[in-house]
Amino acid sequence: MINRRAFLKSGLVGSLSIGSFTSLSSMAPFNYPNRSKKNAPIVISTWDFGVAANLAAWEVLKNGGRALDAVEQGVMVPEADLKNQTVGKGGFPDRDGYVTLDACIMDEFGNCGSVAAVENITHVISVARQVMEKTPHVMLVGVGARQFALENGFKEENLLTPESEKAWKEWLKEGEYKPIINIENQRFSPNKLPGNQYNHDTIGMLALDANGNLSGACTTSGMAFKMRGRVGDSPIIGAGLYVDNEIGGATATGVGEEVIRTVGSFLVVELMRQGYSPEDACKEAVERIIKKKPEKAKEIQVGFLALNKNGEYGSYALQQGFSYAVCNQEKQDTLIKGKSIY
Ligand code: SD4
Repeated sequence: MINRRAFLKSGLVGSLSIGSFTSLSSMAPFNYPNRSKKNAPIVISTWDFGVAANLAAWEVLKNGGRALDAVEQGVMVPEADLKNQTVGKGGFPDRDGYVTLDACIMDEFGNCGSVAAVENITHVISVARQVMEKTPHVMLVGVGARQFALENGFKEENLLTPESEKAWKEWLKEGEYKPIINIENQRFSPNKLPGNQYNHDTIGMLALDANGNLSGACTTSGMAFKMRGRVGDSPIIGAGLYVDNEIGGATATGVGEEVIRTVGSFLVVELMRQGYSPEDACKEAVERIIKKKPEKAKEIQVGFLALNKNGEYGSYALQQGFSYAVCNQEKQDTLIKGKSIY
């Protein structure tokens, strides 16, 4: 029997991981002749700002591009939008005043990359993609992730805008960390709430390309005014995002702790594997959260969004107010009100 030391010495670990990484990346996309491609290409994403993000993804998809490129390009839109205070540059800081970003990405081969708690880099989704493509790892965090980004040509920027700094200073006056349900909808309303009441929004995006391949991306500044070092579900593969090219993909938004506890996105995909429709799978995942924490579930928002291999999609949330954007050949700027339990 080969012992561990001998195994390491033989260099098998290194050659196996590098070998399998290379061969996966160079494989031709899967093709499922028995799958319907009539709904492809399609891209869907969370919240109202998903409409603009989908349009960027559509530029890739409509020209026969790869779903992976589409989701990366798509979520870069809210990452760069200074008015969006829950994703990328301009995001709300943590409670010590630092903007820290989380993101992950997953392709049709099951490859995935993720970064968490990254400071001073706007397009963390692209850093996550480079982790996936250039390293043998899945996840890099904090200073190591930033160092990797800088080594790979990303520029350091100040992500804290005067608006987000002002909201943080407002929040500091009371400093009560309490997520408010459906704050997403109020963000753009004329009756803006004080800074301490803005709490969540994340972009999760799923795409099926013309070749019938699926990919997904998820990026966020996380819960506003979170504890320093806190990481939510969004960069956690299986929680904030999961894609299985045989079945479908799912993504989550809302209070990340509950999504992590139920490994929400993986659960949605596995339910679809069992035959659930995307909407029913999302509903079951939401119900799982209620079952685990019935009292808490009434006070928080969690929403799931799913897309299957046939281009069918659906969502379900705990609370009303969740919305998602759909973009396909028929119409590029659809915004759908998600169904909810409460
Ligand atoms: C988090 N899930 O950090 C993210 C935040 C979010 O809608 O999605 N808010 O927990």
